[in-house]
Amino acid sequence: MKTCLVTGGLGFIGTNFIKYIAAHRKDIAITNVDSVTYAANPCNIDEKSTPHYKFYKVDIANNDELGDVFRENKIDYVVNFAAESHVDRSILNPSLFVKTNIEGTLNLLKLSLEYKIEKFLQISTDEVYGSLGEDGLFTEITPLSPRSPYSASKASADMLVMSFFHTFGLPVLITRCSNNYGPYQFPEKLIPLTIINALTGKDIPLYGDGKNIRDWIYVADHIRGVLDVLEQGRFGEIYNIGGCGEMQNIDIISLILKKLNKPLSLIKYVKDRAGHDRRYAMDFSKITKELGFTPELNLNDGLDSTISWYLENEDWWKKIISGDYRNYYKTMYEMR
Ligand code: NAD
Ligand code: TDX
Repeated sequence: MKTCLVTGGLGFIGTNFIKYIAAHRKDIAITNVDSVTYAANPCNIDEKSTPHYKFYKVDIANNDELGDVFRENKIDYVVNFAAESHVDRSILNPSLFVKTNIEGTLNLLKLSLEYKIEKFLQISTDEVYGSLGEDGLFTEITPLSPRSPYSASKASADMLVMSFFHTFGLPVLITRCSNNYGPYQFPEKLIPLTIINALTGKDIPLYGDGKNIRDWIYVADHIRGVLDVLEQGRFGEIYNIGGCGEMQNIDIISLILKKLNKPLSLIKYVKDRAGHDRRYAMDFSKITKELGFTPELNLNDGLDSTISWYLENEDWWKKIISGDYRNYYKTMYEMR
């Protein structure tokens, strides 16, 4: 059995990853390190009923506490999901993004080298490539051109990861994925925000002219891609993961409202995000050719499944929107 240190496993994608492993992979034990920020939900994973699972409430930016985790466990793989992940928050507080996304990743790299782990997988994002116009796709050799403090911190982390490969021979891998959606996504992100605001009769804030494009991928597809790269990827390589799900923001919001039988009049155009990237789109032919990965769920079916999850799990999101999230929402949207 291999032991995989997962960081950020109480967040959206980390939770889905751990649940998948627990259900399908008896040969992988999980040690989850999460500092439990606003984006984490400790109820997502029940320690008692999850086999071969251990949890540590540790900040990856705290090298001493993180060192204890490596000392106490024989780690084979590291998969680094932990991050400050919301672009709008990075505009309000860039320093926190440097601390977690860059310093935290550096601590993980140093400890991985010291403890001679077998594989280090960095979970990165298409945002490191910057912004596309109407044409073109990001490939793995597109120059890095991050435009928000969030994407700049992720690009910096990617460069540190590659530096540990070239300088120290650490067996690293990087995945860069497009916009995820699905169960357990925190309601600050566009799709859950739209579903929850629609269900609670609130306006849906649409930034700028609403024509920015994202490539949407269902989270379960991303996770299959991550596992493919972890198990079969070539060290020192970057793999794009995409969803074949390009859509303008106005269209995806309208589609969700239609599926929920809610009026389009809920859409409210608001001040644009500063430095708002226009379009993301992925060429992920490398992972398809090398590892056989393709996304399975199309956007329409993925949205149906996501909407059903939010309808069936009201308790999960109602607890969030009645807590600190209310202050965040006020700061972010009241004066917009
Ligand atoms: P999320 O914000 O939902 O979860 C992040 C998790 O990391 C939370 O549980 C949080 O408590 C934890 N965390 C934050 N700072 C920490 C620290 N200092 N130490 C330990 N834990 C810490 O994020 P997500 O959407 O699940 O994204 C996971 C990863 O995937 C991130 O690295 C993100 O950059 C990347 N990614 C996300 C998307 C997307 O669309 N959501 C797309 C591509 C890549
Ligand atoms: O209220 C909103 N109104 C709006 O128009 C919000 C929250 C977003 N938007 C727009 C901005 C983007 O064009 O919707 C699009 C998607 O926004 P987000 O959900 O905030 O995602 P994005 O900024 O594209 O970044 C996401 O994808 C890549 C994740 O948050 C990142 O962690 C990931 O790396």
